[in-house]
Amino acid sequence: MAETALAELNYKSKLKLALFPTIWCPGCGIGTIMMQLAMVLDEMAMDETNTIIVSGIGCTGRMGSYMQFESVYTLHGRTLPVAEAIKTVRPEMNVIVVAGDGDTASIGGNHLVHSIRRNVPVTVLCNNNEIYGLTGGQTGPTTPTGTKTLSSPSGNPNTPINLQGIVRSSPHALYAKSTVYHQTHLRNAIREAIEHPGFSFVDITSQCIENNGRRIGFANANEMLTYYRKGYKRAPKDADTLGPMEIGVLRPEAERVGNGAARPLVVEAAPAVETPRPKAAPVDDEEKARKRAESQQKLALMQKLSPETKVRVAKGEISLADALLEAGVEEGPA
Ligand SMILES: Cc1ncc(C[n+]2csc(CCOP(=O)(O)OP(=O)(O)O)c2C)c(N)n1
Ligand code: SF4
Ligand SMILES: [Mg+2]
Repeated sequence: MAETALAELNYKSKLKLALFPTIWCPGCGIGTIMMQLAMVLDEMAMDETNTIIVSGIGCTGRMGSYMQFESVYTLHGRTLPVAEAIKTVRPEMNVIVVAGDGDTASIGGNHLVHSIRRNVPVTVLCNNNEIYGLTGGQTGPTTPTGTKTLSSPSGNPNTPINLQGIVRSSPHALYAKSTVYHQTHLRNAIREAIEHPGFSFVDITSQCIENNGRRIGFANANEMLTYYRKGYKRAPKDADTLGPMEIGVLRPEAERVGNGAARPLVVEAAPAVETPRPKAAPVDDEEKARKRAESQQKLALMQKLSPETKVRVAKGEISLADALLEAGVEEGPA
């Protein structure tokens, strides 16, 4: 079976299913991003020993707590300083930031600019729902001009921030754009971003049906997804820039910088962040299969516990082994 297909089957082992259902509204796009991230992490054999998730505040910020990883739930807008600090003291870890557009580009915008400039080797997944979702639907930095929101009932008078331009201002950073409709594309973009040795940013268009979509005329999440399907097109493979309705991955090779002089990719980061981004140790197929079997067995054993005990295990209040003992369940084959 192809790797991708295996990941599709096994991604749930990367999620704290005991905490489901999530707090997200039915039809929200965040769950799709989490699912695709879980698949990539599974494919890449990443787990809590080599990967940390840093999340911001907002609906998107809750993602970290639903994933079977160590995660830091930072202050609003402060994902990147925390991610950079982790990377500095634990350079062997993969650090993945998940945050909303407001968190990333508004209150966290200053950190974004400087993390890009310093080429901090972390990956940012920005859930770009073009709105402050959690707080009821106020205009955010990526809200398109003219959009009616809670805080701009006559239409947003401002121009949205150019995330592509900001990320691409560095000759070292990778910028990818995708949507939650284009799931295979999104998964590949996330994987490429994680594999990139410097700063990488995945700008993911997704729907906030409750606090944005309905207000701007979509009846339901499906209509928004249909709009993404019809509106967004894949950019040509050699594209240097993405148009407003194009999805693709822009790698930082041989870019033109400064006054227009071409220069090859040179990582000039300070020593603390100069360490090439470590990846999970290469894992052979046998090892991957063993890990998968192990996590599937864990999952199956979890199913034998009461919902209350599952939550205690997920929160780390009790180990799975102790919970099984307490419940009188044999730890043998699931
Ligand atoms: C310092 C601070 N300022 C403001 C807030 C209020 N606040 C919470 S979430 C949020 C915006 C969320 O928007 P976004 O980052 O796009 O996330 P989404 O909910 O859309 O996923 C704001 C302004 C806060 N929690 N902390
Ligand atoms: S308010 Fe919007 S972003 Fe938040 S969970 Fe609901 S649909 Fe998703
Ligand atoms: Mg948002």
